Amino acid sequence: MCCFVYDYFLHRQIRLTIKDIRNHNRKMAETEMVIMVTGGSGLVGQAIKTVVEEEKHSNERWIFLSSKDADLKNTAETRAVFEKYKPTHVIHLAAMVGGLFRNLKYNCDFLRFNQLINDNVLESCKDFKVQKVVSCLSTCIFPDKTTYPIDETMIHNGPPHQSNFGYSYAKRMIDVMNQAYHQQYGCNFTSVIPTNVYGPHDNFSLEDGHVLPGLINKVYMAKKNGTPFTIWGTGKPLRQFIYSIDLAKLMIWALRDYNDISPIILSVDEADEVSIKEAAEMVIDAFEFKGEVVFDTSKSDGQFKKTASNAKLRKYLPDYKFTPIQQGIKETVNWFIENYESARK
Ligand code: NAP
Ligand code: GFB
Repeated sequence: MCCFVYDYFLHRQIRLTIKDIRNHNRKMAETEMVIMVTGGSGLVGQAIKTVVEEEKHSNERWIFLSSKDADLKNTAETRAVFEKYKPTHVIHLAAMVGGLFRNLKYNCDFLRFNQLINDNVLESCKDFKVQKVVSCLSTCIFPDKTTYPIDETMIHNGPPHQSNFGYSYAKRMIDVMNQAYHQQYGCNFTSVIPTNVYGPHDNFSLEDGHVLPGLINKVYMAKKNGTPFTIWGTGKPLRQFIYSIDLAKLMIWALRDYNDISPIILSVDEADEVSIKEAAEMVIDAFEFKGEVVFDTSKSDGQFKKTASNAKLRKYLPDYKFTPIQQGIKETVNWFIENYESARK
């Protein structure tokens, strides 16, 4: 008799334990954040991955997509990847991206491809009830004729610089879509506006990449081959460069704590603006390059400046300390040297 009673209570206890585990798992599943990063294999995506791996939050699952997971220009593939991962949050980075010279060549592709990607991603975010989306604009999309410093209120005040109008209009439509999805569906879709980004995992291609990775690749080859280091343009244009790890930290902050639909500029201070020539000199120092330096002024300078104000960011994070550009460039040069074979170039 007593073993029967014992068995009864043992099985009851086991059933209770299983029920507790199921309840716990359901509660975890209900509270677990599933953050999907589109464009997760690129410069900014890999920086976010680096930061997330250091910050480890137990109730968060991070998914970093590349175009191998889905071509986000394709609606069916986009919906399939949302169906597969069912994200609760999305950081939307995926885009056709490039420096001045790639933009000059492919304005129509930049316009079409990025519009397709953005429409597919944001429509899927709405349909799959993603709780929050943070997308990426850029400080190069502001009106060419403007006062300085530019701020978030100026995005639609006039045509962008001719060199990248395709990319710029596609990016500006993200802000318009965010407002529309919020008004009609109550979606919490916002965007950040990074300035020029650089760091490990960048695209070091001379034709398609941005200036800093291009300069790094060129000094590497000049030093290796004993040839001159050629800087394109006059070197006079001004830029604010944000290290990818800083941008990653600020985008993760935006995902967690920035809840305004309108965009926010993520840039170093105005005082940190440097000329292309000064940036090139920092690359030369990082390589300890002693060879000849020449300027090819037959190449375009592009936008002379796009000085952005980070006053809105400073209201939230007044004490944020950006990585000094000399340190960021040195770390990027070291990464490039160590990963030369596999780096995009
Ligand atoms: P990136 O290094 O070129 O990475 C682009 C990412 O998008 C890659 O993961 C790429 O996947 C993915 N992608 C491109 N086309 C795709 C498609 N059709 N389907 C799916 N994925 C696709 O670019 P990034 O510099 O990290 O830029 C990330 C975001 O920041 C972009 O929205 C960009 O506009 C913005 N931003 C960049 C800068 C800058 O200076 N770099 C400045 C301001 C704003 P694969 O690896 O498979 O190709
Ligand atoms: O990063 P970048 O290509 O694009 O920088 P933007 C272009 C500036 O750097 C021009 C000079 O003044 C170039 O003459 N430069 C000097 C070089 N040497 C090189 C080099 O080896 N490679 C490159 N690429 N430039 C982009 C926009 O503008 O900013 C994109 O077109 C994007 O849409 C990006 O938003 C953030 O800074 O001029």
